Amino acid sequence: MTSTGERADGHDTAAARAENAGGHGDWPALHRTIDTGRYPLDEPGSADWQRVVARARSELAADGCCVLSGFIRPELLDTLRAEGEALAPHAYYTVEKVNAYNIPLDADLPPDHPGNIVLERGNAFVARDLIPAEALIQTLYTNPDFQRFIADCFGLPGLHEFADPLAGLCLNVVAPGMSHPWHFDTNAFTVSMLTAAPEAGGVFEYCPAIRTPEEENLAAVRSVLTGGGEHLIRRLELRPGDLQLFQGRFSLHRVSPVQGTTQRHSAIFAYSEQAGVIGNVERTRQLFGRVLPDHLAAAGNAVRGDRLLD
Ligand SMILES: O=C(O)CCC(=O)C(=O)O
Ligand SMILES: [Fe+2]
Repeated sequence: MTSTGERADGHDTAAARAENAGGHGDWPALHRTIDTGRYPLDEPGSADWQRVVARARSELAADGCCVLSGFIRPELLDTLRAEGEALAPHAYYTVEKVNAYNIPLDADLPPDHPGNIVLERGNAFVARDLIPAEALIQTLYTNPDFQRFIADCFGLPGLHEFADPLAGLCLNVVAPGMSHPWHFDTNAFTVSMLTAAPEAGGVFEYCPAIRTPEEENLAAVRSVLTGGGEHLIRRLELRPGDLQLFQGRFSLHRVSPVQGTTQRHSAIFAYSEQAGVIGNVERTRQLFGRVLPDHLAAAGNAVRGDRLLD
């Protein structure tokens, strides 16, 4: 198989291999959806697979971000957009006052701490339980071959879907005039995909490794939050169907204000190294406007890997 060409052997070989291997994802569906000529998710461990994974790893090591452009086949892009457009009205629309650390605004911080800078979070999430099982983004999220590929790109032996019935997979909706302001993620890594581009604005901006597990680097964070730090900021030219791998726990990032008349939609695929991850009750209510019994049952069991601000 070449790195860019279409496969001649196509579905039959893949389907047969899936049957032999047992327990793999749905190969024909994967072939129809993903450009397997460029991204050989159907050939784990092959030379082409290794090459794509090596590139992803080196880009992640360099700046915590990697874009696999044209991941979804062009003929599926209309479906990807249309499915997102049907979901968007079901997002939880609210404008929330937040800070970049997603910690309480009344936290007792020194006066010049960037956590005192109040931002407006105007994006809205469609929760996983509202996304149909047959939607492209849901079939990708749950596909074991997709998961194996993602894990390998991040250098992990494996990964888990969130146990959280709302936050594991979301459609992030940023309407005209709104933004998803500067923040750090709680997750160590995130996978996302633009499904609908805005007419203008709505650019993904990030500051690679602006903090580390040992050092918050508050002065640099403050300068970005107050409109400076231009030399720290990188911008992505994302197109619908590009797959983005991102380590957002250490890289401050945002979606800049959307301009024009069209919403920006992106799918957020959330995985974790540990099984059983579920959001806390208060945060879940802020993001989705509701909580489920699973959130209440899990309250108090959070496991953390570091001591950074949230
Ligand atoms: O929608 C995006 O492209 C970014 C989303 C994001 O940063 C997040 O959900 O934490
Ligand atoms: Fe984020």
